[in-house]
Amino acid sequence: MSPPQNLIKPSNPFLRMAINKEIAAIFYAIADLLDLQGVEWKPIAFRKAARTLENYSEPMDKIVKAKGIKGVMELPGIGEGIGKKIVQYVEEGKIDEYEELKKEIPAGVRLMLNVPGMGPKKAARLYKELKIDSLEKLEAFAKEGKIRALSGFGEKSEQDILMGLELVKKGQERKLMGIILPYARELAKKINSIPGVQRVELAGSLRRRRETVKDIDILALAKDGKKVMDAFVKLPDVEKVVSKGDTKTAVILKMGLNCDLRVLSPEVYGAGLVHFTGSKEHNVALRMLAIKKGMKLDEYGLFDNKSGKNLACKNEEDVYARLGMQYIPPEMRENTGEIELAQQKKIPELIGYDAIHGDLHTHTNWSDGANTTEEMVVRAVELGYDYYAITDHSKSDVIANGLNEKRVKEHFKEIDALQKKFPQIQLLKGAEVAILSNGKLDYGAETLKEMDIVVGSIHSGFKTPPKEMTKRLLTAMENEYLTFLGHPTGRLLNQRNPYEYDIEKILETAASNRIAVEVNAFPSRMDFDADHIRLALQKKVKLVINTDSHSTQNLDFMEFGIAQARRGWAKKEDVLNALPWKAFQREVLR
Ligand code: DGT
Ligand code: ZN
Ligand code: CA
Repeated sequence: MSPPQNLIKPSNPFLRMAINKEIAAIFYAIADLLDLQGVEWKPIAFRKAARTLENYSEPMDKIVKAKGIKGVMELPGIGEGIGKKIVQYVEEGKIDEYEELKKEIPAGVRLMLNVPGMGPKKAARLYKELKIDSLEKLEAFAKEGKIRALSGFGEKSEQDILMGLELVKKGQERKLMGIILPYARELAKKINSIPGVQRVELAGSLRRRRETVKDIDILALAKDGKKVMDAFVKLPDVEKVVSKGDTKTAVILKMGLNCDLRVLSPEVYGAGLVHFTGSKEHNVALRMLAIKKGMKLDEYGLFDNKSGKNLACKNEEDVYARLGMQYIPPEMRENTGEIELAQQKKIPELIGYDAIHGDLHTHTNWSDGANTTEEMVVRAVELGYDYYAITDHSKSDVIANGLNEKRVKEHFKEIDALQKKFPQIQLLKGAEVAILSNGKLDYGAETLKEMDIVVGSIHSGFKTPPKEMTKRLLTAMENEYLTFLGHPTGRLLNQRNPYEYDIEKILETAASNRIAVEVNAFPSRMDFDADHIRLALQKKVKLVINTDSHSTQNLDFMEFGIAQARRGWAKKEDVLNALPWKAFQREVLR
């Protein structure tokens, strides 16, 4: 299905918004507001234009200056009406239609659209009939049982709304790691260039690559903490200083997140890094272990109880070694069994960040991607892949502009031609095929047999009861053409809970039918989660790690998927697309 809107929408004001993204954000807002007014078709046009804009590399102000509205109308999907709005924004910094709509509908009503299951029709009625115009009011009304008074709403709708509000709140508290990490790296670079700073490291949940993070923790190694902090609070990224000391400073960043910077002296850097990387649960377990061994562990070192001597603190390896353990990679530090493994010297060699040879789940503008097939292939070549699968949506996924059999054929002709043009990469023809409610795949054998890679995904009926969902997946896995299950639980972080089924049974069948399971790297998915990956590996299921890209930029998400696989303790041998081409061809293609 099309990528979660909150990623396409540049609703992340901290990502320095180029003008195209600013206009796109307004177009998305206009579309939402029109939806709320019950206007048909126009919202679709605005969203389409928004997607075009945010993926367009030439800035609109440049185009308008050079060619006026004519230049703007050369963009696909942009006619005169929308073109004029772009010109107005370039010239005046505002769009009249948007200003008008904002007057008619309070901002809080638009926020209500973020509540899962809340479509524009429902939100509009709650506003018109009950005067609910904020999330707070919505919660209060649902709690007090005042919504069931509306026809078509019941007690169940109130519960759904409250559950949805929980997800929205979580989203306000925790941000997607994949969105924050690139930004945090930039910030770390800036801190690194403060005079006197010898080294900088991201710590906390970000270093452990948890799917979502509450804040950004950064450690810097320097002798003079005060100087570093003075320079840090003056960085343009900082909105407000919460507290400032020589070793610890907390600020609120303009992007909306909090950031803690700690400065440590080189002598205790390792112990500090262990402490501030966490997790809290991992730290607690390490401390208990230290106590058992007659030592004491804190952020300044590992101390011998008798002599008081600091035994290990310069680097992390020493700290673990002194505790009689193997080094534990940050992605494993969640106290889910890694401590015991490290004591037995059984920490697996996790898959490396450079191990992937090809992306197997990607979209183009033949369905709902933003880029042409050729643009995607060019980027795949740049990334150094040996092979690359193009897997657009299947015909039932109408909203995602899924391909019917005829269009599949046409697309595959284009891919054949591209293969001649790019002999350095092995192009694989495929599709992300919807698993229909009866478990059948959305294409018949005559179409599937033309494909190298068949991704089976559930894009509808997420609320199917677990028993039926299990049956649905089992039926799909009987299909001999299926290569792997895409985003296997369908969760959208902060937006949609995973769908439920008998996961053990599905994994056992996957193993016996030789069907792999995806670790989807899309920041709002990160699906499977770490526990499920561990379970899959126990059951000898093979993994594939893919980006589910809908644009050339999305192809860079691969590292997040690898991080997730590492959080699930995956080794290179567990991952099919870590195989070089020849071996992959032998093992996977049938
Ligand atoms: P987050 O921020 O919720 O995404 O997760 P973390 O793990 O980054 O948590 P945070 O920012 O509160 O703290 C950063 C690290 O500092 C954490 O991973 C471990 C350490 N830490 C914080 N509070 C405690 C504590 O009460 N006890 C111990 N042992 N360590 C702590
Ligand atoms: Zn999908
Ligand atoms: Ca943190």
